[in-house]
Amino acid sequence: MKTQEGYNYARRLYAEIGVDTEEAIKRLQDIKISVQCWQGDDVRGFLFKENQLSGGIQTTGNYPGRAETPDELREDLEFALSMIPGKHKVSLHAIYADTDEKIDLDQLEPRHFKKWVDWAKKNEIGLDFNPTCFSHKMSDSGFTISSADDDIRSFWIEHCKRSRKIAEYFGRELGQTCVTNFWFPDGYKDIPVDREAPRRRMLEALDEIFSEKIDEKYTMEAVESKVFGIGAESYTTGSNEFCLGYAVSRDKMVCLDAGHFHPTEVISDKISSVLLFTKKLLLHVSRPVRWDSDHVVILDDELNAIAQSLVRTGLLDRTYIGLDFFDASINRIAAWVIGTRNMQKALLRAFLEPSDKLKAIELDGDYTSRLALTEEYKSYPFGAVWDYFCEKSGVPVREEWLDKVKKSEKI
Ligand code: RNT
Ligand code: ZN
Repeated sequence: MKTQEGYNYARRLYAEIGVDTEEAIKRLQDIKISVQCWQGDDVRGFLFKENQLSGGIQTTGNYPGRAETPDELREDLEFALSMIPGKHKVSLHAIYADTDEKIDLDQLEPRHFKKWVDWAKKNEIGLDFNPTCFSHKMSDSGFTISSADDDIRSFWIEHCKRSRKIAEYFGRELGQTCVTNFWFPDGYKDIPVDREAPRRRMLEALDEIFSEKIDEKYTMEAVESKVFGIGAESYTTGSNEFCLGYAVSRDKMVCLDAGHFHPTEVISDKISSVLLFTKKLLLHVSRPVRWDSDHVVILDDELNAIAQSLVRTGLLDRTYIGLDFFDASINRIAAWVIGTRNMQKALLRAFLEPSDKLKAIELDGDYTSRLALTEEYKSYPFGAVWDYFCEKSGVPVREEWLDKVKKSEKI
């Protein structure tokens, strides 16, 4: 193998600090990343092709090659996944239903996703799900399930109930739990008088949505908070306190999105608190640049810190890792490959740490060694282990994948 020599050297070096690289590779192999389908078409979906993206989220750029049909999107996903080591999941939004029927969100049924399920089976991919409570005329007021309007509220409650059935169907058919994430853009552009009423309505709506019990073997459900959105700068119904309180009191998960907090807050520090109070956790790994901009995830300090928080204390087993970025200014397949491989690289780096030894040093109060060693370990040859893992997994090594993407652009 062309990566063998570098790997042998790395293995020896890591062994000297008590780290088994084979073990690290084995652990990485088992981690499924939930790859967001919406990076492939700028969050447009197929149900309402004419609708604008709304709900305070935005894609910018018009790089050619956006998937326009479910078949194209699946083909692009397959191509991206062929350049990412391991077996993963794809996260779908309700607007990605694959059907010719003219139906609205409150009429969706599992059968409208049958082609996705068949595809997932064929490719041994898991599926996750998201109700789509934005980009729709019924969300034009800026409110969905926390709206004061009974018709609007009922419409979205029905959509969410149906989404749960679709998720259950995914879990049952594919034999792996479908993670369903509920995010609502609800909020006010300007300063509200009554901050409580929408939250009370959201609480009641969620209770109604979740009133039917669904086996957690099939679907695990999360609520995603947000600090603000474009057009909802002054107030967000589903704030962090709201979602955390809801999840803890109702035995649900929260979804921590890296872009949904004040700029100096980081989700890497929230993981260990949340998981003291909930069974499981969902992450939306993203890269906010000055705001919730959903840039492609890079191997930066926060990504490494997220991976360390998960790995050092064994919280990874209770965490679902989903990606949430959408960049329309670069090749969309490349965006998936870059972001997903970076998530894996960060996990690998964390697996390659002698975390027990570091924890013991910290307990001893030897903060000098803590800083010295964590800094020195940063320049250990994790890249050689990554390259070997890629080659072993039958995917392109280092930047080889870029050529494939570039060639595909020319066809
Ligand atoms: C929006 C949330 C949400 C969406 C996706 C498309 O700010 O992060 O998760 O990005 O559902
Ligand atoms: Zn998100």
